[in-house]
Amino acid sequence: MALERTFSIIKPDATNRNLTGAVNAVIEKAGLRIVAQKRIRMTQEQAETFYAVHKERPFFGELVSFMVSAPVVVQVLEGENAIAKYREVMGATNPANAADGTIRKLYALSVGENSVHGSDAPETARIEIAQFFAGNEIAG
Ligand code: DAT
Ligand code: MG
Repeated sequence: MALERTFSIIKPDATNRNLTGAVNAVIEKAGLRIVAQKRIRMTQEQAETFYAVHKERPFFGELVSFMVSAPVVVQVLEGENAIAKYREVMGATNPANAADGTIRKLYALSVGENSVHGSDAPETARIEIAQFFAGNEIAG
């Protein structure tokens, strides 16, 4: 399998608790390379666009408010099978169901404040990376 890229966000609950380095340590220990990274304050519009697939869900408003409530760290991760591998490293959406050693098991506070985002498929990875990074900001 060729090298693949996925999009990651370290969410406000994690940046608020100063866990960027701790999350990155789990990412790097799993063999994923952080090939782009920046700390930003997401705008309401960016968050609504990013999570547009969930706009009919009852938690959409809460999700968008959470994502703009504090800085986030957006990242591009690269590695063999990076999309599926990062989903594994993140753990289940609800930390109560996340496996031991996963980022969400270690650090998430709740299903909403669950510390990290990772793309779920190659097409979404491409779209999500392009929403936040120009090609020349990624150094693989
Ligand atoms: P994931 O982030 O694991 O890909 P998702 O795409 O289903 O999960 O949902 C996106 C985010 O929305 C998730 O990380 C947290 C929030 N969310 C999902 N289900 C929720 C729920 N039942 N209550 C509150 N927030 C929820
Ligand atoms: Mg998702």
